Amino acid sequence: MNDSPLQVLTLPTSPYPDQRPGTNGLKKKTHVFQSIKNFLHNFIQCIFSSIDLRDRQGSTMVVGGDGRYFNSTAIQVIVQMAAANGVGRVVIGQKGIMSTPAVSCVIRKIKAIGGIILTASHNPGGPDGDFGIKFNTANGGPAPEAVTNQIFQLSRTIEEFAICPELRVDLGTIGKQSFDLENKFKPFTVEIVDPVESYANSLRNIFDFAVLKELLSADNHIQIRLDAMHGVTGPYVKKILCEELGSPANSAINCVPLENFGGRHPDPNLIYASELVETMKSGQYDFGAVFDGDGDRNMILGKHGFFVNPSDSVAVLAANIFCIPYFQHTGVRGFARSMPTSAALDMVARATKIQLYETPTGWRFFGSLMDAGRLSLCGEESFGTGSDYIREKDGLWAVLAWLSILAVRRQSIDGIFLRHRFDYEEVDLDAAVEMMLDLELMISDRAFIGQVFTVGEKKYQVEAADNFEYGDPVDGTISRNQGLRIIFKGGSRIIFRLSGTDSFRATVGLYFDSYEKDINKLFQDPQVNYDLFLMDTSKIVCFIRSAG
Ligand code: G16
Repeated sequence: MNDSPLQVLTLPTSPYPDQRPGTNGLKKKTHVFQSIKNFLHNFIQCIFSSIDLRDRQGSTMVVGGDGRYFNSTAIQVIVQMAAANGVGRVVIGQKGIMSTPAVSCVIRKIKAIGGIILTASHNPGGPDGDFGIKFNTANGGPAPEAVTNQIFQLSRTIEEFAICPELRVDLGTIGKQSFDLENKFKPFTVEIVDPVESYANSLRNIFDFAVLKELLSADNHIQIRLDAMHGVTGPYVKKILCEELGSPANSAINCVPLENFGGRHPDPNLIYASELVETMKSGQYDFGAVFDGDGDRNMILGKHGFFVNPSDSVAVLAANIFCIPYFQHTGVRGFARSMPTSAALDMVARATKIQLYETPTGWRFFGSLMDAGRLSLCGEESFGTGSDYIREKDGLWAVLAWLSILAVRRQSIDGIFLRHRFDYEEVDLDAAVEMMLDLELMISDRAFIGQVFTVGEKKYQVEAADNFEYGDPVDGTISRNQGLRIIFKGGSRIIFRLSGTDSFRATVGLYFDSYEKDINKLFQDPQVNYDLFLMDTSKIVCFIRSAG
């Protein structure tokens, strides 16, 4: 405890017009947070102001980040502002490190009022990279739209913020630190915790660690290769997979979190994770996985680099769900996927007679269903998979889930769902919006329904086309304008959607999915045999060009 009480100040500021949180938090170029006066302070103040004062007073908050550049500096400011805004206790991962799923887990375990996560997810880090701030609420999940809208409204009119400028936290030492603030009876406390332990404990209760250890033991010869891409997952992989489950040390690479992720793009897909893809092609490893910067996304690869696309991943997990002990205890309440995610999961849901939900993009929609006890397992095409034990997607959970299936039985798939997403990145925002409006006009024309497109010998007839909207079955909220869908007879689909996670300009995502029952096509590259992409969509392509 410090000797004299620390000053609490209220300082004047001016609003910024561009603090609207995207699909998952506010992401900007790092220099925006670092150099623009009070840009960080304003947004943090708006987060605190969005919490009712009575709930905030004396409450506990969790803070963690993926270790990217500016992480520790931002945490010092957040703690100074938390103290000045009446929060009683802040729990922080040692060195400011805590993965997004671990933050969700800790919020729930210690019944915190919420958490702040410093991450720009899969975007590059460093002074020239991206930085981001996410606010998760008491259920452990991303703040619902009503809250993020409120934060945005507050950010447009903010005039002052509260701060204890002299407060300094030692982020390196595990344990409690207390600070006396002027005008406060109780001290403000900061608790530095091991970022892995509490989360690892949850996984121990979900999976059978003895079975997994056996699978990874030398006798069984399942060789795995995990790439943490110098993101936050490294310490979790080392502790859980290597130390505890006995996977050899060389099975885990790039496990030291770095401020710039080693100069790479910490995005687990076939392009940015090419190092792992190439290694897997050698055939030395049976199972490979890679994670994004903050540890919530994952990509799974099989022997010889076989790509398990994320839409299929959640479907395979669903079909084998009882290989995971947790679900044997809880039962299965429902499955869910985001709209652009392929319909593979729907087929499993139909076969198992389990309720399926199709939600807009963004994990918070799943969180709402989980809170209502309607959802157990869900996934997204954007490399996200997870379950209702927390309210975030979870890369390491997905790995242990897959290994649990491998431990019980070798995967057999009697069909393959081919799906692919193409991103047109950093296009002009206005042009992208205009393109979407033009396209919507075109597909809403009644003459568009029934049109037939021919690819080789196959014909695709448009059955339906719309701008997806979602009525939340729990609270009735309607989310409009969630992406354009062109659905063909037989279930093949083309989806157009503007990304909600850009820090700069816009990304237009095109998603193609189709059911392929020919088992011989299982190992073919979806990029070369994908019919829908070859379809004569000249009208559509010309809209895309005008946006680029
Ligand atoms: C976030 C959300 C995901 C969502 C993704 C979409 O992921 O948590 O639920 O699928 O954004 O990204 P986009 O809008 O660019 O398609 P993350 O990993 O960035 O937190």
